[in-house]
Amino acid sequence: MKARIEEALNEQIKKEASSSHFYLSMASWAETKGLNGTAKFLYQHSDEERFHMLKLVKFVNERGGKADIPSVDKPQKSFESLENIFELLLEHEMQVTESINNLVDICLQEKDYTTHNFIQWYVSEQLEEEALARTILDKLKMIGTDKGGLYLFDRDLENSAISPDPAAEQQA
Ligand code: OFO
Repeated sequence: MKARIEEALNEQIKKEASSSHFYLSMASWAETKGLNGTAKFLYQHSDEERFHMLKLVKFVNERGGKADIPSVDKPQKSFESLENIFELLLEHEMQVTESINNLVDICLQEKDYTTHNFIQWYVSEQLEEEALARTILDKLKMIGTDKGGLYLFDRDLENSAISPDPAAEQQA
């Protein structure tokens, strides 16, 4: 594996680890506010990001590179509101999408079509994650500050099929 590709993949490993940590912090905040559905959703999302990281670690090592297991920065621990959480989540996912697109670019420049093929899974994943975050945010905007609406939103998220499912992803 070319050094430039290895470096870019290792940077992505760090980003996925940071995403996992960020969502874990959001989940923990939601749990302490009694928002159990949101907490469940975010704990799952955090696991999903860890899986994204692991998938990259294994790919780098299998292709003769060396995965760099990163230290991650402490994420913020309190949030203004549910809407604020999902705004931050969407913003974060948009940055990750940019970084995945950049990886695609590097693969093409380096003519590494194997890694390019591998990264396509992340391209589709980003599309889904951004769409999911936008759907949730739209719902929250509609609800506004209505307490009953927020209660139902949290309950729906607990049972919702739109929750990320790391178990299903691992079969992908
Ligand atoms: Fe790894 O997809 Fe979100 O960040």
